[in-house]
Amino acid sequence: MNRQDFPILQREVYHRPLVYLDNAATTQKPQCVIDAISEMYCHVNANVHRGIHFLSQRATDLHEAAREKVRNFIHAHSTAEVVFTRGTTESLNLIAASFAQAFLHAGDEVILTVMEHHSNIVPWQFVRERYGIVIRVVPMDNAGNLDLDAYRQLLNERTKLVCCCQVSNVLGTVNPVKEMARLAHEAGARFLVDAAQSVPHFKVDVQDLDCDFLVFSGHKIYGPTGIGVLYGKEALLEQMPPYQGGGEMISRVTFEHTTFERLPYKFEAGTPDYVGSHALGVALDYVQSVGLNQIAAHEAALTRYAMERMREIEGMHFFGEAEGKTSVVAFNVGNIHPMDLGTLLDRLGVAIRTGHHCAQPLMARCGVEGMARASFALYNTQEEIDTFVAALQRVVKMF
Ligand code: C6P
Repeated sequence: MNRQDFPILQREVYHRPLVYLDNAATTQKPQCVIDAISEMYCHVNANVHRGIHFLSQRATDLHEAAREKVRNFIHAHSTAEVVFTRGTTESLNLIAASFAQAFLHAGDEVILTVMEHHSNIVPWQFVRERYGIVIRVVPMDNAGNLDLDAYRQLLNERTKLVCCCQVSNVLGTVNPVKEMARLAHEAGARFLVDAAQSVPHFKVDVQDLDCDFLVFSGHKIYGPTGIGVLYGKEALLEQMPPYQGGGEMISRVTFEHTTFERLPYKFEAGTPDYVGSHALGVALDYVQSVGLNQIAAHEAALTRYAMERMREIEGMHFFGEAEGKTSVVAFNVGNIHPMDLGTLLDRLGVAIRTGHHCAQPLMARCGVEGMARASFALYNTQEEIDTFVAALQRVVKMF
């Protein structure tokens, strides 16, 4: 599907055609995104929101048009709710720091899940150290489904926020975040969705989910690195203090006192990545032109096929077999070290990720130090799965 749009997929590694199956880490970029970056620097480049000159206005228009594209993509109510950041990690750190300052006190509780990425754990530990909050963790079953009964029991009047990935970057589990947000709201808590691994794979609508925050990275959805999104409900963002101080985010500065810009600029200190935002907008256009339903169907078929074929290998063990999982397949074979699997597959032209996947608590829950992980995107093919499985068979025979 649309493979020819991605120039890097034509290249070889070690004199073999590249089979790129590390899409959960980052996706490859279509030519239109690469062109958007180059065109910005060749024809438009100027700082935004500052100049009255032609180029500055043009760059500002493109930057703000990209914000509108993001708003439309996640169906936010207003562009005031769309803050550009450097990525999911920065979005989560921003929310943790600012939400805590506005709303959290010693003894308050924040609920996370056992399958969170480190970037949705460590910022909350910083908050715990600073404010004395309590972190609670939703467990899961062996297939990788969150234990919703346990979740209900964790919610109480001290719960101020629940943070949950919509899709696990390791297990591929699609968590029922809409229902979880409803339960959180019933308990008087807010709900944050880490959508880093969901937005590239299916339609996400913040108003339908009724989440209070949602975050994702541009580079995982065929956009550039260094740009990300923080969605927050306007009324909530209004009550939260700025994260960083500097240019762009102020209304008036004196040595005695500073007032801040309106949303979303209050949270965007310094020169923003207007090249990145524009290219992200182009990436979102691209994804929508292919069609998220089509992408989801293609990836589901690839995942089913891959798991079926991989099961043929003796000693294959999957991590994450939840119903309706996305195109992330984490596995180990016998007691072969995942790093060995990854290194040898690489020599055969197949790129996968190995290790703890920035989810060490989840590794501990699964009783392993690390896993191998293949993850598929819209441009992967059944032939590539065959190449991968054949390479895996060859590698496993070496042990
Ligand atoms: N997961 C992976 O290989 P950044 O690095 O800020 O773009 O995204 C962080 C992040 C947050 N949440 C989830 C669910 C994620 O999957 C990631 C990034 C990559 O799984 C790199 S560690």
